[in-house]
Amino acid sequence: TTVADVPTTPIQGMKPGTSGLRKKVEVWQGKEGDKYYVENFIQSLLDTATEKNEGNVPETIIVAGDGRYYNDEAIQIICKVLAGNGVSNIWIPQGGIMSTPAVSSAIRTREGGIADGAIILTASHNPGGPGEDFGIKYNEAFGQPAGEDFTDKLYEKSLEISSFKTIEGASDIDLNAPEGTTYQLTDASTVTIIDPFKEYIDVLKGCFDFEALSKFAKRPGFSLLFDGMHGAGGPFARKVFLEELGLPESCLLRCDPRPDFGKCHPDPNLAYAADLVKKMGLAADGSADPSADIAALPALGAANDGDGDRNLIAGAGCFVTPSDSLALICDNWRAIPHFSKSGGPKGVARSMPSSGALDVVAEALDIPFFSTPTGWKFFGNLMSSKELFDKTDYTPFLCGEESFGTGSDHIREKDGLWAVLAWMSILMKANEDVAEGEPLVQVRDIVNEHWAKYGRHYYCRYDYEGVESDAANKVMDLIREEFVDGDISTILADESGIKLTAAEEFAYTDPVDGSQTSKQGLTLSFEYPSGDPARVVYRLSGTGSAGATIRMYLEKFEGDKAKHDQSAPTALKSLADRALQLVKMEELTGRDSPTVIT
Ligand code: VG1
Ligand code: CO
Repeated sequence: TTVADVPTTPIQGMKPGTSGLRKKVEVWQGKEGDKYYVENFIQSLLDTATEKNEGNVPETIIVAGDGRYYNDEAIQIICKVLAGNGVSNIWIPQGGIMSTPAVSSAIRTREGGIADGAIILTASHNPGGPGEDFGIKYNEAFGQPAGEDFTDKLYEKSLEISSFKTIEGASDIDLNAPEGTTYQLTDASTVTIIDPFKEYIDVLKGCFDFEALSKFAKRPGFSLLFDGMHGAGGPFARKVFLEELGLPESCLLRCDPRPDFGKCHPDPNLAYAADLVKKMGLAADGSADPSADIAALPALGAANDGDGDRNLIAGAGCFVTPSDSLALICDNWRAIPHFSKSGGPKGVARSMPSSGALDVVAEALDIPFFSTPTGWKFFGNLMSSKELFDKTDYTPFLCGEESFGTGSDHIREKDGLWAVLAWMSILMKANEDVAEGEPLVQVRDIVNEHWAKYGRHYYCRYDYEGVESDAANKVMDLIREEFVDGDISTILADESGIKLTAAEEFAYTDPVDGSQTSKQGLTLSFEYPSGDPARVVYRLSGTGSAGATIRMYLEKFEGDKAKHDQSAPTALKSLADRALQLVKMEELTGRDSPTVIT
């Protein structure tokens, strides 16, 4: 093979968003006119990594994807560009597919030395297939998604690029070759096919008691239903639930990865995981279906997204919102060996739009708590910092987002299967003293008890997808000008009695490296006539590939136990109406209802 320096020209619009660069697959394929889209992006990425690494090209890079359409072709192109640039070791999982948390584990712990980074081919929860999305993101040596300093530099480089390096005369790599197979791409560059599972399963075993869980898995009354949504998490779920815990095949739904996710939208929420939601005895709004026979339902239901980092958790007749799930995992740390072996989490964090359910638990446990901008990359510094907490070597950390993301410091990504095992562990502990033959303590019992103790943070999110960018910006500008910068004292409550009391725009200073991030969401604070506080947050999505998505996050605290049994969308309806009217949603966007409520 020969190394070639191929002339190219800059391509506009390669600015990574909340989690990598996501575009329609045709754009990546070069069908929209930019022939070297993948090459330009990867060269810019490598140049950025090299610059950060004091001029040395990274030595070892993992290349893996979530299996979506164009996965395998992109891997071949990327390997050639990496080899052209002199990356010595390129690790590819057998089959080319790995969940995002598995990649994060492998970067950190792979035998024979950690990797310098990973190129992950995923658009996560976005649909895949022709006409749908493809994406690429970069994770650095601790396994964490590259931060904004990195992606901003990458973007600058993509606007200055004049050539990329690749190799010519190399034949394609057989992605299904046995583990350990190597391909010598140049004298200096080798591809090795690696086992996708090993490090990740080992990491999970370090977090949970697999032996006890496999016993609990066989307990009468317990059954699990897991929906892989045809994403990358499926094969990992199969390994964990079937091979390790001995659960039956029937617990798996859609666990075979498919390039188009079986034409579904691989986002594990109430709308897109509708089949699972129904099988768990739930109505579409997450409330219990009154006709469901709780004892006959699976005790635990869960789903993952396209790249296996998101999770949906449900019990029999009980949907657990991601914000509640996070708070409950925190409060029930004793059930999870990863936390219990060191006396509980040493710190916790949530993204700003997530509900305050975690805050009250952190306060009760008296542990440091952080509110960060949306996106997992903002948790990385916090969890790697020993200084922020105590200076012991082992400082377990828990974090999560309202967008069905939960995880800890065992890796540097959110982790779909980790969340399921956390809940299985919580359920197991809650049933420790329940005699066999007795009915199981259910997820909903655990959740109700939690609300009775801490109060309930009613929470839901309205998404307005595919809004015209101009219209979406107008909504945000209006909130900024009229409420954040304007005088809200003259705005009176309407007939609902819900009054706007404050407005602010969220900015964040990273407590570890001092880096600053601005414009991370607009918050309107409200007060009900009863005096109960409520909050509505607005953000524009940073993961879409076309147009804009407005997210509106609604939250209301209810301390009264007698009022904990409403469905969240119902409880929040008047708040939503009030907020929509204030921001002139329909007038500015033409939308009289959201695309998704979850
Ligand atoms: C969304 C979520 C955010 C999450 C991000 C990546 O971003 O809101 O919480 O971190 O997706 O998740 P945005 O900018 O569209 O709101 V994934 O599983 O798509 O990597
Ligand atoms: Co994801």
